Amino acid sequence: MKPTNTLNAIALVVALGFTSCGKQTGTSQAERTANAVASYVAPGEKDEYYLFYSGGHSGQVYVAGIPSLRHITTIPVFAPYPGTGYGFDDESKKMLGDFTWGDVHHPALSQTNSKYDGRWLFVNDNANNRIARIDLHDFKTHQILGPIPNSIGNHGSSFITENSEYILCATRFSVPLPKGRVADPKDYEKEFNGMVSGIKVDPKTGEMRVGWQILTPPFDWDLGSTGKGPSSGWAFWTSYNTEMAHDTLEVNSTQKDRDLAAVVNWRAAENAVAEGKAEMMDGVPIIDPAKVPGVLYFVPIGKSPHGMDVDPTGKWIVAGGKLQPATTVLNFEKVQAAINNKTFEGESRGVPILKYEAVVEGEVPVGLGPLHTQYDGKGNAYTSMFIDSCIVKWKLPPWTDAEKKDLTKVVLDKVPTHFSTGHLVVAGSDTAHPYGKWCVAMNKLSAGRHINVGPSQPESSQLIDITGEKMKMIAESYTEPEPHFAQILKVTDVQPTEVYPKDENKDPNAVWEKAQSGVTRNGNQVDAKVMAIRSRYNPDRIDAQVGDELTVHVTNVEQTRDMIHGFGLIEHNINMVIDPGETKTFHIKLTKPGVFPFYCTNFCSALHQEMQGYLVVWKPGEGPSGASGAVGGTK
Ligand code: K7E
Ligand code: CUA
Repeated sequence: MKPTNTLNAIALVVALGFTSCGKQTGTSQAERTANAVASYVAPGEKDEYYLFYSGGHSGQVYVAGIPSLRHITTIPVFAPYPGTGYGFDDESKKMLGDFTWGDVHHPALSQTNSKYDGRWLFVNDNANNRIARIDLHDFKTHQILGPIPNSIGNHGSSFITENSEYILCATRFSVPLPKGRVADPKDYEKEFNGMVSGIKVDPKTGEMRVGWQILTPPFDWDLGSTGKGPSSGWAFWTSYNTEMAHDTLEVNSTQKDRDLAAVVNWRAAENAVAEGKAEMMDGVPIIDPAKVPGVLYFVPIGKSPHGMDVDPTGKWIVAGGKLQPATTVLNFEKVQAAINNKTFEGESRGVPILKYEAVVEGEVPVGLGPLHTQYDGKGNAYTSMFIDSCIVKWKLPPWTDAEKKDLTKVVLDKVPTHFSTGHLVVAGSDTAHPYGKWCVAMNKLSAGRHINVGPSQPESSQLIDITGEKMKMIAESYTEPEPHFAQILKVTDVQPTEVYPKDENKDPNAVWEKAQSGVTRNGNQVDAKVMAIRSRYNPDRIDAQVGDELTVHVTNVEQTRDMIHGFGLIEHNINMVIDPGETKTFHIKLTKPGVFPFYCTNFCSALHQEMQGYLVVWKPGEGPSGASGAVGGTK
């Protein structure tokens, strides 16, 4: 961002700052001015990065700009969204299936050679065991896969491999498998199981399918990440509840001082399936790690861990420990050596447990409630602290002998956040080539730091400049419920289309001129092909009768950016929004007689209000052409 009218911008922001931020004590006027300039994007200018943040139980993905932190658009994924007509037309309705919500936690940008390639964004649904793919070609959801068989609570996902071969997922919950089998939760240890799933991604189209699964003990798998460089082909997840408790987890799952993290060789899993070492369950090849050695290992990690993040070099894997004041740093070379030398400290259900002392590089005393860790690619780690409400910057290994003796020495800086930070994201942290520069803290509580909006409070996000030795808190904004993880993509790394070119529209029901549009009847099937153009529909009258099955295809023939038309049908719960060059279809059964206006819901022109028409639903046997029911329609 290069402000062209910097002085005006500063003056404006400073003026606003003084009237609205009276309580920001401790920030000098000079600092405020500098921070304002750093995050200010003047009218007519654009942000430098996209921030794709998960919308949690709102089921959506939100797009904000960085550094402005302004919300720019909403990408509906797992919930209907009338704003873009999502969940009203046949195609998106079919993708949503019977669900009207999802719980989005971890977006993952597609990668090639461990670099964002700007093609797709994958997100998980914890609630209904699904994964969705958003194409960055048009910023829309194009596939929802699931519910995934043999998988319950798809929280430990969507973690993408360095060439987008797989989306890897682990289950938060365990149930008797296959799904549908019932057992008493008292028999949890014996009857319940968790699962790691490899979701195969088509390298050309991004189309996902369930590749294979690895059966696990009924631990509650938590966060994870995939390897790169030396740890290429591997993936890692923490877990809580290795106690295998089935009730009062708050107490019963926090008994042991250490829980077990999973170290998964997904390449070996893929090979094992190819060699026929899997057994089918609910249509998916399942690997039992007790029978197929080399696929799964466990590592003890300090009490009730949460995040587990591989650094950009692929050498260091950092686990957060919600209930211990340190992050645990695993050394992947040592993990390899322990596996090769069988340096085990026991086993759990036939899965070797690597000896803690043999694989851990150190425990860094970062403070209370470390959750997630991100990296800037310059040897620094940034950990979000849920209890301490801050971000801690610390130095990754290799450490000097003096540092090893006293790891408080590698803790470099802390910046307070407000409040209770969950995830944080550093631009590009999960690739081998982070952009660095910005960190966003996603806080679980905003606790009244905003203008009073009543008891249903938003979450807060804070922008932190990480270019210097010390971190610098720059700006704050409020977000829809509820951001978990996010991804940051450089705007120049993607070129979305703003208009669907006419010749790429392959919809057989698309109509581009008056002569093609119209209404036809076949038995009780009434088919309307409607053309939308500034500022009318062709035809603008559809006749049908009660009992008919009505299908309406609307083509927006505009080829101009931002010339979007809607199609809202009164009292029928229909609102399609059709982008330039797009065709959308809805289908309804007509159950009540009457004249129902339809109208353009998206303000498009000076005569937008005039863009309207009528659906005339005659009683059976009535209407201009008698008993057969008129279809008519004026053109
Ligand atoms: Cu990634 Cu919020 Cu699902 Cu941590 S979880 S905060
Ligand atoms: Cu078309 Cu408003």
